Amino acid sequence: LQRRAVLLLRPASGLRSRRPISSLSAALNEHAPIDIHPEVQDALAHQRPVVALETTIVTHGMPYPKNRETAQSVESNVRKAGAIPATIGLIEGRVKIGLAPHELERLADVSNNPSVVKLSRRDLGAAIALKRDGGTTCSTTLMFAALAGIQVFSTGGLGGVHRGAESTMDISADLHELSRCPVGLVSAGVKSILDIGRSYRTLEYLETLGVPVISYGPTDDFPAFYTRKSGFKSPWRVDDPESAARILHTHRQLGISNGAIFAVPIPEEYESVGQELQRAVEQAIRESEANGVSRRGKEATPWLLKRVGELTSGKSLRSNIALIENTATVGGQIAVAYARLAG
Ligand code: PSU
Ligand code: MN
Repeated sequence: LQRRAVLLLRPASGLRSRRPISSLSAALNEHAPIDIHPEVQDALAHQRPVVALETTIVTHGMPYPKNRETAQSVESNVRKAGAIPATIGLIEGRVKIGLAPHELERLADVSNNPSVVKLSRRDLGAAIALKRDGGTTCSTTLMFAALAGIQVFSTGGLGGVHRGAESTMDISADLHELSRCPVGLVSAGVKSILDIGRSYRTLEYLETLGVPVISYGPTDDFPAFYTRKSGFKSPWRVDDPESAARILHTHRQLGISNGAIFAVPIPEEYESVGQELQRAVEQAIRESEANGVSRRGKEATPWLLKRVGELTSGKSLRSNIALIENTATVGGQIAVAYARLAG
């Protein structure tokens, strides 16, 4: 029943589009293996607010069934803010923009689906050609949001310049993708297992790539995922969804083809436990260096998240859920404000 991506090139019959849909979508081949959920398609065709959501957090970031419940509550927060959620993932080699409940369940229950892949840009061709299932990281979620013409994407934490990057070269593909996808990414900072005390490195790298980082009030600080302050300031700050939307709209008017990061601190009540979580992160990282996981590329993050969960008896999971539910609400509000401006 799902409509094909090619419908992005022409509005679906019966729908009248008031603007040409994202020019990026012209890059899509008629036979591109992409299915857009009818509800998302309809919202895009009518310029209604849509928020993209990722699925690596489902497939590799949280245990079952909390992962599925969180994906659902995040979608529900987007709806409460007045926008349509578009959770993106790969099912049997087809990119889904907007997952049906049974598809989300299939990605979430990894014990029944152990070969599900964590998808960075480099993995897409192979994973699709080999008909795999996959969770999209920020990098691939950004790509498909941009293709579909979705302006806003909410997540927990994005990748950054990782520990020891000067020797490991481990810099997340998320950063480069932000330099080519015109999407506002709403997050609580870079993910916890990065060297938060050195998040200036990620900020510097983003400056080089031309990607603005905007703290979403009430402070100028760049947040630190589990805690509200990293000790570094973002170059910009806004305090309301309308100002955030105006930045994205200005980018669009100028034809600026890169994205922007809106950095939203974790809710205040999680601040004190955040300090404790950060200590568990340090311990897990030392363990991963000793057992070699830290040198196994994309496996490192899922292992560390699981280990921090064990070390903190699940407190890290509760904080993680709280911060992503929060960015979902803010993302929904920004998308609503953007639709008003553009409409
Ligand atoms: N932060 C989390 N959990 C996650 C991720 C980030 O707390 O699962 C995921 C996001 O999808 C992000 C990805 O895009 O990790 C980055 O992976 P890497 O650092 O390997 O590029
Ligand atoms: Mn990496």
